Amino acid sequence: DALRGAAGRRPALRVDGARLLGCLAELGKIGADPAGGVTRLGLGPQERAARAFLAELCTSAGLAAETDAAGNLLVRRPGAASGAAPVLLVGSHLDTVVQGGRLDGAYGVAAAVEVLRVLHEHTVELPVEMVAVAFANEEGALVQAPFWGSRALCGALEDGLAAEDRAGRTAASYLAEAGGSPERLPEAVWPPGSVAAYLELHIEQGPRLESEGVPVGVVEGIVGRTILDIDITGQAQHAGTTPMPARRDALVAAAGITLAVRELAAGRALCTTATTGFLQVSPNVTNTVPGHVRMTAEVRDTDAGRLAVGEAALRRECARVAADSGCSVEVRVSSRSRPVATAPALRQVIREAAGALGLAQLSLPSGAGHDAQIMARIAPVGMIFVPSAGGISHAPAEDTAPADLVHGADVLLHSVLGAQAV
Ligand code: HGY
Ligand code: MN
Ligand code: MN
Ligand code: MN
Repeated sequence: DALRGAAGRRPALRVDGARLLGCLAELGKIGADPAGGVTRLGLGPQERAARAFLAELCTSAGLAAETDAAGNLLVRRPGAASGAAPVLLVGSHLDTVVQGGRLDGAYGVAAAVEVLRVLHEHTVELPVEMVAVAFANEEGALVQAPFWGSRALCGALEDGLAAEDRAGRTAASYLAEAGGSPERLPEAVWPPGSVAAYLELHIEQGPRLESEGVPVGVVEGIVGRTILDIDITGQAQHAGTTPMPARRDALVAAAGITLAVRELAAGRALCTTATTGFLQVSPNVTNTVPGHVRMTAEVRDTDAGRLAVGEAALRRECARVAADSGCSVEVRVSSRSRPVATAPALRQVIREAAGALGLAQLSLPSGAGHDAQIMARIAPVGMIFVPSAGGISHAPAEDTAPADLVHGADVLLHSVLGAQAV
């Protein structure tokens, strides 16, 4: 079939490893945080700078790069018929969390661009054209709308333009500065049938591949996640004069919720993970009883039913803490993403690609969210993982051995060739 035909014609094709690593090194300088790691927030100026850097690199390499109305970067080979036939979309994101690593997202984008360059240089004709993509604002670290770019492309952004940062500034105002266009946002939606398949290469961000000494992960599925914004209002009062029983301490309430969140997953095993990662205390003063707290709680699971159970239990804990503390506790859904399975045919393509390269592989679920789970709404998706040193990600210590990074990109290249028949 075309799968084996394409790969069979080019079994010796490899990415330029030094070029890929050089590109990642350059990207890692954009948004390098003096406090450590990379801070390149979605829809912010650093993400835009990273996109501009890559667009320039692609143009110099003879590829055609454009930014859509949502702030996504799309890269095609010149002369590739645009819009006519379904394409094989390959990419990830360029934004990071605050003080994140240089590989989460950027690796998958840089590798997609590298693969496109190799195909172009070797004039490899593909029955299904490959398009590289850098999705905007996957993390939702600044504007609270994760998977922004992939949602926009799938027509699933809903009321995303109204999403806000922690200070109340809207996504719409960020988007204009980020090089996108709030008015033309509907133009970023791709028509039904335009994506034949979506492939994403990513660091694992967890410990399994490293601990098992395996260079390639074939992702079986991706967790769903529900993020809740929780607003706790008590009474700011003097810390020295307010008797203990008379207090309505919003931080003590937040502490109760934080421990209950952990218990949802750790003790009660209702869902796989449950985390409080954000906490804002007001007035945050040594000798004032805290009057107000804003916090988040997120729950994750690969099973939609367990995800719902985790959320319901979390809401009950918030109500319990409210009753016990005398504080008011308001809960609002900040974002939801569904758990998805990757396409069995693409898992097989990835396994064969790794096998042909002589690389061992194992199947595993993803505990991190990815644009692939949004793309699964409109196309079959496949994901490749490479090991993360110490299993660490979303932190400055995030790292992957250069050889593993190059191997992963080679697996991506041969998966692109192999996916032609899927
Ligand atoms: O948080 C996540 O799972 C992803 O990295 N956005
Ligand atoms: Mn991430
Ligand atoms: Mn990521
Ligand atoms: Mn005083």
